[in-house]
Amino acid sequence: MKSSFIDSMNADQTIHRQVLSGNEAVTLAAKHAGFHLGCGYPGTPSTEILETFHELGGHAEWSPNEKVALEVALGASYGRGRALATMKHVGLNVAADVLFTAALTDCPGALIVVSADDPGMSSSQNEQDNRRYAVAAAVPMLEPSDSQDAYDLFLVATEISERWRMPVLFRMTTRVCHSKSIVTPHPPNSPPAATNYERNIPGRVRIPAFARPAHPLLRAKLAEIAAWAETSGLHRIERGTSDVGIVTSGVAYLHTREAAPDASILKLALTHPLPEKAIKDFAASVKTCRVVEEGDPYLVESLRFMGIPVAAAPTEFRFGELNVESVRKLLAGEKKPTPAGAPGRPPRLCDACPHCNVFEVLRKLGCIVAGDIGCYTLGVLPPYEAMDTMVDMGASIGMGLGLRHVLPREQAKKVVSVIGDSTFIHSGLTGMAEMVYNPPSTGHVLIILDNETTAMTGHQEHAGTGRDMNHRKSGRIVIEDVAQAMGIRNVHIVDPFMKQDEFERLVGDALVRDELTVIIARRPCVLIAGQIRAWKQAAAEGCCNAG
Ligand SMILES: Cc1ncc(C[n+]2csc(CCOP(=O)(O)OP(=O)(O)O)c2C)c(N)n1
Repeated sequence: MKSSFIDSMNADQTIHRQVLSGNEAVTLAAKHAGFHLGCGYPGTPSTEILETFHELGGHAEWSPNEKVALEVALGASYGRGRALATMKHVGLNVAADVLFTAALTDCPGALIVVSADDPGMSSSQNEQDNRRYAVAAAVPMLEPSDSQDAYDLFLVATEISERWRMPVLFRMTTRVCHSKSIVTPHPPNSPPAATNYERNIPGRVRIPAFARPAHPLLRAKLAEIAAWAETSGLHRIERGTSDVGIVTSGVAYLHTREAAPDASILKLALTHPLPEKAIKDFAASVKTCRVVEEGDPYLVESLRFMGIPVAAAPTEFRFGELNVESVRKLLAGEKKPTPAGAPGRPPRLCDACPHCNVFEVLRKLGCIVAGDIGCYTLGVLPPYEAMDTMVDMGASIGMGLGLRHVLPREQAKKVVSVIGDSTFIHSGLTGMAEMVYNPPSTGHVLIILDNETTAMTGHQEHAGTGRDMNHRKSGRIVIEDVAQAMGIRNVHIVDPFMKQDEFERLVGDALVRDELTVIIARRPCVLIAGQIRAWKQAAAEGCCNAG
């Protein structure tokens, strides 16, 4: 999907003032800083960053999942390339294993991990606050408030990452990612260094003997960054009354500026490590120091640890997004924020969505459905109500197996796992390995809803479609081949638009057998079926681009 931003752009225009979303601003900064590579896995509100980077001519790739994306980016950094890895907040859970140890390694090329958090869960299964990850993984973190900030701070993140040769967490939130505001770009003068591999075995091979000295080194780097941050000019004091001083960051800064125009404000940009002296001096300069932040009491806890007495917001303010009115109420000492507006029309499966028939049958057969994340999660809603669990990407397989292991036989025989094609590639492969390795005595039935795209996040390609970001032919993982190669003998590929009684018979038979069965219900997403057919046709004809 092309944005107007890209349409209106040519090489010269990228340096002029323009109205951009935070995601577009990050992309532009990455492009101006000569980033060699962008990797990620789609997830709202982060998805457009990589798509826009690709449209601007950057080398962008959708990876099978966030862990792989960060690993690819880390490898690029070791080769002195500048790389960014993008993901939504829960994606960082998947990539956390890489992040924690990557922080202990020598990263000569900039490595920026963009975490797009979703307070308020506009399109997520939880509202975890990824600022905690910066502390836990001991990496620097920057938090922009608007699009100009996103552009500027991304360049700062690049500088920090290369100066201290470590990953930097770039934490955005929904409003910052998607709101548009004016950006005046100022491309850096110096191009990135030439890519090159310089061997540093103790710096990159994390056997305990090399990892032990790396931890004190990491702490020393953070201490240096904290000292640098005091005078870096990254934080800003806006002087108002000396009665109240508010420490804030991210989008909460904008709400605070409007809600408390007379207050003194300390706007932070680097929120890990914190500029302790600057914060203490600011707190000492006002009668009462307050904190306004969205999500967890991260800043409150940090200030208290510094010995600054600040009140925590009442618990109710911890849920969902802040807005100007809520900040006003918080500062006025009220116990509850402004309630979120009435929810819009609930989403539902599209008419003629190929997933519908599957859920109709699962409902009819009274199945216990271990579900997963994607458009098909909407099968939980009426009229189907055919999903019993949905926790995290890939969980359907493991959870279905767990249920089968413990339930009484007659219930166990009703358990079915349901997963989408992109989700299967993301984290269903290892679930399938578990299914083969530790099969329940009742067998198991796995249905893969293959609509040949990642529909939920805007129709991205993935390794199972065999097309790249340009929708051109690339390597393809054939799901049925994988199932067979893993040792599953009952593998069926069906068109979910087949007669419902035939599909019902197929699932019914599979449920009766004490064996492992995989049913791949394959039909392109109805919203882009024509395009998918054209891309497939072009690929079959060996043509590079189907437009
Ligand atoms: C760890 C993680 N990464 C990304 C997402 C965002 N996300 C949710 S489901 C999904 C993929 C959906 O694609 P697919 O499984 O093919 O189902 P479809 O929507 O096409 O029916 C994505 C990218 C997420 N919820 N969690």
